[in-house]
Amino acid sequence: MIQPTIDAPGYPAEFAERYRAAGYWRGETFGQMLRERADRHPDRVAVVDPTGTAHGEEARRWTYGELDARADRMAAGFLAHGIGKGDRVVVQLPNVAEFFEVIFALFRIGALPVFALPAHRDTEIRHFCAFTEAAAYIVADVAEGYDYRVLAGRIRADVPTLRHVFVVGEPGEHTALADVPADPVVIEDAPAPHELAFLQLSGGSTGVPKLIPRTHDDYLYSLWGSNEICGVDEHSVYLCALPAAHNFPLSSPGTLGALYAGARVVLAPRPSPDVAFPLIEREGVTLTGLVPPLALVWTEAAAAGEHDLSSLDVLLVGGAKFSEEAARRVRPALGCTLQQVFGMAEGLVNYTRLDDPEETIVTTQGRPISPDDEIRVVDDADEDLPPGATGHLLTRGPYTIRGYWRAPEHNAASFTADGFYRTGDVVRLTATGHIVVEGRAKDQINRGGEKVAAEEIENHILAHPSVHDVAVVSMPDDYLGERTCAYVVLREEAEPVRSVAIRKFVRERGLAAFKVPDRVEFVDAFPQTGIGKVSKKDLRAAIAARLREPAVAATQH
Ligand code: AMP
Ligand code: DBH
Repeated sequence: MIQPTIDAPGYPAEFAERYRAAGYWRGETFGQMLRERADRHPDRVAVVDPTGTAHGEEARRWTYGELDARADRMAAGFLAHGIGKGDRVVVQLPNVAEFFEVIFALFRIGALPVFALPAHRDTEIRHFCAFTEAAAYIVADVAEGYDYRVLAGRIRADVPTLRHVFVVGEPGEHTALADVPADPVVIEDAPAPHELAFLQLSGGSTGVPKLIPRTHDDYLYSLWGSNEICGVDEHSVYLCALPAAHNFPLSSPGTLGALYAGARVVLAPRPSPDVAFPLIEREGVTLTGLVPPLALVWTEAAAAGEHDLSSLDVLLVGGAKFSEEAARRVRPALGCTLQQVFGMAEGLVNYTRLDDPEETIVTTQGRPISPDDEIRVVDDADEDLPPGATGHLLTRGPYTIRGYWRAPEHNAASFTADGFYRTGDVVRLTATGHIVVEGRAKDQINRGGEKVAAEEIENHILAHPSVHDVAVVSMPDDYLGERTCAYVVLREEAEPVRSVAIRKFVRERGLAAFKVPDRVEFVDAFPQTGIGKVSKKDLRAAIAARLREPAVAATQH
């Protein structure tokens, strides 16, 4: 058994040998990859960051040579601050160029970025820092009106392992990231390709988010495999419109795929058409990735015809199910090829192929990257179903993890004994091997690509003194696909509580805003299943029926 670290199960030796022999794992690290690209084409632009243009500044353009040199200097600075191999560093940055300087510096010294999202607040960040015993936390000063330095101050007071807070911009009480770089040093004990590169987050279905350990070898394969399928080469220009740390814009093929190909990454501070369309026009963007609600907004906005989007060849849409009707509108509205992508931070990524028939593109969520991605569709007893039947998707392969980080008890439930990951997705396969996502067995709400674990929100609501019991379920929504509805049973002796009070209570516990329930319904008791469990199926049906009543639907938002 190869152990990337003692903290997570690695790939069994026979599989690692197979993946190497097949040429999937190329024995390269992220640090080496960037160096090789910088040696080959130092003057080609790697990253364009237009953040300052809002204040009349020029966009920043870092070449491959510059990014490489910056990563070296930042790596030396981190080492000088006592951050070294195996240390965890929580990275919570908006879409700025420093994101890449930081993560490549960490990759080079073998410290592990933990990829937080800008939306995360005290509860999530405290958990990431405490659970990973992080040595450092890296934030922006202020982004989208939120002061991350204040958040960092609170986290630092709570988490004793956290030795440093580095801030992009004005540091306040912390250390400016700009003061960290130092003269490059020879890095002793650089990471090996089979070792861990970073910890990615799972949308999850449990009380706290789980961490996903990815190796250099396996993730780099998912990048070049994606590049081949998405037609990414050195002429490509990838617009990073979603939050850069998310697995989809990071790797499918994403910013890191683009850098792998020697292409150009353009960072969008926000994904809205008013920000993204001028960038597409000005920078000649050729591909980008969006979640379904944004893809809908883009197709509508493109009709205005105010911007020349003709450089755009490919629009990737994934993170949640893209409806067939919406999918059909992409090519006429944006003049590009739609590529559906059904992926997960745990590994497996599926794409429709650029030359698939239009019907396949609009009606399926694609097929796996690798010939060695093993796909099983099974029933509740893990028995394989006949071809074409709908069931649970299990998967194993050259870039899918064998276990979460420091979570042996979850791993026993989330993986089969022979190492298949239980995705929690309910799918069927077409005759061509394309996957159609039909539903979900995991207790999660997919709010337009943002995943909400029901149990996590239930735990927070249960902390309310008037709440006796709670069940969080999805409700249908035209725009996001799903929103969250919390069914609440109040304590008998409790004063009446209004739904706004429940929502406010959750928000004030310091959670990402997308996790605050969209709706709260009060009931006397929950419907039960045959064996006396809460029937979430019945609750979902009840709220869906209620929303179909015209008066209710109109007041929903
Ligand atoms: P995570 O494990 O948090 O990275 O989230 C991955 C999950 O997002 C998958 O297991 C699916 O449930 C969902 N997902 C991602 N892409 C799609 C898609 N194109 N269609 C339907 N569900 C998707
Ligand atoms: O939802 C996801 O996590 C996701 C979607 C598309 C993903 O991780 C990916 C592509 O790589």
